[in-house]
Amino acid sequence: MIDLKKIVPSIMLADQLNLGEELEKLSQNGLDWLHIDVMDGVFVKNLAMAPYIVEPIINTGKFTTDVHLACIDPEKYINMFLNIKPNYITFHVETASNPSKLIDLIHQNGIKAGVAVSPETRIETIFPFLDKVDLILMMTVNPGFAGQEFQYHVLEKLEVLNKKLEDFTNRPLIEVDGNIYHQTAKEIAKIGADLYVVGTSALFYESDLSYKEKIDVLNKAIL
Ligand code: S6P
Ligand code: MG
Repeated sequence: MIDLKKIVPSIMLADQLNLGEELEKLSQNGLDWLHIDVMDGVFVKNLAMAPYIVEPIINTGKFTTDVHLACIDPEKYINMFLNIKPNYITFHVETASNPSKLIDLIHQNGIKAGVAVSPETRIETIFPFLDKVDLILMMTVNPGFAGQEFQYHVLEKLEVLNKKLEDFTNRPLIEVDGNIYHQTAKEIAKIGADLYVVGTSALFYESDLSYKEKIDVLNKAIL
């Protein structure tokens, strides 16, 4: 039985000019996981976070780091990120011809492996790998951009996944990503998820509220 339930900031949306201070603030507010989006401009029409930017973030040693590869040719990107030793590397099932082989490659390097599922992808696609994967990333928006609308139909897939994992003794973590804020987080928490990626919808938006106030609202929602 896992009872983790964590708010996980998507670091590409923090103030990049003051990244060190941002990391410090997140850590001081009790956040100890980070979601790191890597985008190749091909699988998604955006670019984000090369290894040379991610490495010093990992090296702070303050966070469990979860790299989300929104990239075609996942093997190439996995190999680029293995060396800097994030805690988790997650690739999209839609991009993988042999997901099992990629999971093995990540594991052989002492890193935990995740599989991401885009909103339109059937959840059954990942069933063959559930017993060997450490994390399942359920996208609740199309990968690529912050600030999109939550795709409510993903909640049905989340229910199916939770049901499927009921009898697992060592089940993978479930992470949700995209337009997560107190309301969507609350609905998800009722069904079941462990990690709640937050970006512009809940944390990195302009406001007079402090990070502490924003995080308190989120933590209450996922209780
Ligand atoms: C989307 C990416 C996410 C975003 C997150 C932003 O392609 O995988 O990790 O950073 O969705 O959050 P929000 O609240 O702006 O949707
Ligand atoms: Mg992401």
